[in-house]
Amino acid sequence: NGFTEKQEALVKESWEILKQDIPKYSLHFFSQILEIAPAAKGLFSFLRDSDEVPHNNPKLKAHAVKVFKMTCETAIQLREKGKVVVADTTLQYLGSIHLKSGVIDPHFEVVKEALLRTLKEGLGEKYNEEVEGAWSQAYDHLALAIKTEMKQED
Ligand code: HEM
Ligand code: ISQ
Repeated sequence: NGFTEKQEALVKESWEILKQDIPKYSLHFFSQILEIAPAAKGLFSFLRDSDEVPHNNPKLKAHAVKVFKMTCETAIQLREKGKVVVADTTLQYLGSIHLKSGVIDPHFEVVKEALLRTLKEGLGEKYNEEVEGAWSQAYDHLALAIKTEMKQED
């Protein structure tokens, strides 16, 4: 609802920029999550037993990329269909993974803030309120879909 062509373009363009240095931005994304909510560390299986954020963890990279890509995908759908359609199986899978990991609703705000900070870091001067608004809107829709699924599971 109300996602413009401009917003979709902004999301796509900024992902194209961050995509050029996945190791850097996935690490930044993750570090921001832990800076905002240190206790969230215990939720992630690949972190639980390490003292610091692992610098070259394939799982961390792959997951971080998925969060960005899915948010991007959501932006495209919002523009094309005016709503978010995540494949049922994907949504069920994400719902159960997050529920099992002990993720709760307020964590979604933490990840959102970390995502925005990472965009800001990556885009530099190209980061502005419009970019922030477009990513926020797309993320909120995606987060709501996952949170709703998590509630249907318990
Ligand atoms: C796992 C996406 C929000 C914590 C994952 C995976 C994806 C993903 C794709 C990997 C699933 C797999 O293949 O194993 C997303 C998206 C989110 C979101 C798109 C929001 C729109 C959150 C939030 C938290 C969180 C708010 C809480 C801080 C986790 C944890 C795992 C996980 C703990 C399991 C990692 C592991 O131990 O292997 N998420 N996530 N996620 N996510 Fe999220
Ligand atoms: C899983 N879910 C949400 C955010 C993430 C960031 C980095 C790695 C994995 C993630």
